Amino acid sequence: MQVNTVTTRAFNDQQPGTSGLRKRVHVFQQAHYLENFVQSIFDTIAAPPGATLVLGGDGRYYNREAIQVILKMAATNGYGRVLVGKGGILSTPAASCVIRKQQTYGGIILSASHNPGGPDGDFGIKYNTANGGPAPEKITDAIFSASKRITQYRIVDAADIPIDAIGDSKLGDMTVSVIDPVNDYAELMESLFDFAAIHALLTGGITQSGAQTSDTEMPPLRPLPQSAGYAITSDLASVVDSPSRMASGSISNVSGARFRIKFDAMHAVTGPYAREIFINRLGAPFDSIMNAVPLPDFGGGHPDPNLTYAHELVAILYGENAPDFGAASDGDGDRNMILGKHFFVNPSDSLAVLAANAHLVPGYKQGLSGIARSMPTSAAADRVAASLGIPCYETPTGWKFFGNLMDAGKVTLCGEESFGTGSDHIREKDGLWAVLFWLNILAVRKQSVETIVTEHWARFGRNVYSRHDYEDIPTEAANGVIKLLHDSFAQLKEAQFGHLQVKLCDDFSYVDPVDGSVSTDQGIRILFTDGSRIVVRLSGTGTGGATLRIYLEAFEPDVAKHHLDTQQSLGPLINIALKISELRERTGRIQPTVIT
Ligand code: VG1
Ligand code: CO
Repeated sequence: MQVNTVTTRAFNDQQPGTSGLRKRVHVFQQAHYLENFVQSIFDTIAAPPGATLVLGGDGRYYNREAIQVILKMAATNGYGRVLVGKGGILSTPAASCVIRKQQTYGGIILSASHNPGGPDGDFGIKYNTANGGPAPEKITDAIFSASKRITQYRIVDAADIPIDAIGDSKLGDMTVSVIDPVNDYAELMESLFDFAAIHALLTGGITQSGAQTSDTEMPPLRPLPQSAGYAITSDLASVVDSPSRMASGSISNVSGARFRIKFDAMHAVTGPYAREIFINRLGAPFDSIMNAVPLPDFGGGHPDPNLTYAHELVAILYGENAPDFGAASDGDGDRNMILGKHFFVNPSDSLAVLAANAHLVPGYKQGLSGIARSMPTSAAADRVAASLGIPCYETPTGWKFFGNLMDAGKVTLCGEESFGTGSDHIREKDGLWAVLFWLNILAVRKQSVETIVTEHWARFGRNVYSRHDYEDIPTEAANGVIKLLHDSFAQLKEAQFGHLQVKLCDDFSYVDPVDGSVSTDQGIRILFTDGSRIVVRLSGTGTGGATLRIYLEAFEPDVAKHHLDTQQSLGPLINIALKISELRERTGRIQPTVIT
């Protein structure tokens, strides 16, 4: 086996963002581009000789080619063994699970998550450490530095390694073990949740109680916009948000009827996982899953489980004869969107509901040590933490900031407003885990999703919340908005807008309570004295232009107002955000691309 030492020149743009290095496929296809970054990872982490690595990805275009390159580089960088998901597939949570369970040195995950795939789409790569979590900033910064200094990389000259059948093969002295990508993960799920109860729920094995309201009593639904890829208009937002128009009460099946679910894998990595867990292990009918075959281009879709990009599922859950529960996951399987019949669960609320009901779930019934949420995520979870008498931590955006807290046993549940929820069972957010957590709660409480959420609001108050994304805007215009806000801090600190008085305004900084590391400039916050907030930050996962995210939150204690339309309730805050950022004037956009 011949080892080639290849002379290369550094690229200067290999800086990992919120979650790894993400670039257009054609950028990764440039000669030496992938190899440089992989060598920079290997040089930085300096694994001991003979170490084991996990390797897999979300199956997107270029996944298989990248796997071969990484295997051939690992073989000459001292690794003893690489565990590769069959076909090169491992969802992000499954990779985290395997790293932990098999106690490997770390893992490389190939994914650009929720970004579109295909030859003209995005590709990505990130390194996870031995705890199964995304490498912390000090490691990603060091990888970036190494990528700017690199002059050569090492790779063996060998035929491609077969990765489509389970078993071992040799690449020089290194063993390539092709593993079942689903098994370890499915077993972990079965250890956390009451599969028997969920099985009974999904197969009609239990009687649904108290179902008084039938579909026929519901007022007619407003039709959803039909065009693919539509932006959410306030019309849709109001459909999504008006519990008053939805079925109420308990699980609305007629007595004895089975509880119907629909899971949309969006032609991304969760298809095989969903089939094994929902169909094979939980007995759900085959039509409970859709778009379950992973495709390299995700079927041309945008594998981002939100109201805009998962419109096929949203239409089903808001349609006639809708299932009782709907969920979707993203490209690499770490995100989740939860829907009830004609009901959308805001991800910030979802975290709070899981926390408040965790005692009903076997894996969590012993109690939670604490909760963590990213700064832009609503404070709904904080209220649950307070009532449970446990701490709630506020971290910057990105799952890497939760790792230390979980490793130190300070938190059990973590969540982000961006459809990310997870726990210390692994060190990544976990889409199917969140779906199973919800199903476990539903199996125990025997109420509808809507009832569970509205009862939660009645008990804790409602953190009315929305995120507005302005995608793919010129970088200069986006930077201009951020600079303007920075320059306005002094005036804003004194400002009064109608009844809203600014209390604090800053760029969020975080000191990690475990290792003391400091992260600055994590998003502009404008906090008001009544607890409302506006947060503005730039996305760190996009690959074209810039994406500005505006996060809006107001607290509503009055139960009589909980059914009001979110966008209307947040209207005053939205207007302030648009005014102080000059967003419309500077970007020419009059509407967000996505509203959550
Ligand atoms: C986004 C989300 C963030 C999430 C990150 C990775 O980052 O806002 O909460 O952790 O994506 O998710 P940004 O920088 O674009 O706002 V995933 O599913 O791409 O691994
Ligand atoms: Co993802």
